[in-house]
Amino acid sequence: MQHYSRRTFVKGLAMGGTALGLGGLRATPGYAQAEARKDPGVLTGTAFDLRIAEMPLNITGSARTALAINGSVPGPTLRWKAGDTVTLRVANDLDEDISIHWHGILLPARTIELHLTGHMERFAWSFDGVKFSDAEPLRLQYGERLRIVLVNDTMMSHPIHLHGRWSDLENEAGEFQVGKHTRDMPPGTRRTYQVRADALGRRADHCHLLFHMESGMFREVVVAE
Ligand SMILES: [Cu+2]
Repeated sequence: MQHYSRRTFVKGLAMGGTALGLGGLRATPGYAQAEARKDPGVLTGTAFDLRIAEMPLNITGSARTALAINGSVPGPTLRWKAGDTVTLRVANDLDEDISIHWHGILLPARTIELHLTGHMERFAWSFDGVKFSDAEPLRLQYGERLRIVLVNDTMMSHPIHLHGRWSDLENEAGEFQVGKHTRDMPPGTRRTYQVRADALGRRADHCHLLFHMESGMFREVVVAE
């Protein structure tokens, strides 16, 4: 019979340099016991489904409840190559919130949603109903990675051009599709992309139909430390 301290257990969760410190770990001492856990295995590829749920665990002869990932404690090891873009889909089957700490991985830490707005007859164009001359800049933290959601509320297409950095366009599952500088936004569409604020300074984010830009569909983006 092999016993694991909580510290050893948490180290085990982070195997493979990938995941996982579970914020929701129950503070049960002497957590896992070798004979009670399934072999978590190794997952490879670029898309991973992880499900977090409670699981009965025999700890030194007494029945306890553990938080398992894909039905095992510790969870599986995720393997990928340096530079890969991967998709992690995490489902929480618990009845409470949890948090997961992904060591060493760049994830979008926040989301900015921008609506493309305007009026065909007045020919007035803007983001979020506020034209450039009345708008505050979008402020990004140097080095941060974030997700931007564009929603086209208008009846026209708008090619939105964010200067100075790549926009990593995603599909509906959040999977990387292609790096772009300008995203075409047909009427009624919602598109998301990730951006890394890796260049300091002031840039423009605007519709590339220049008469739309000049009427107000333009934002200053400031990246600062
Ligand atoms: Cu436009």
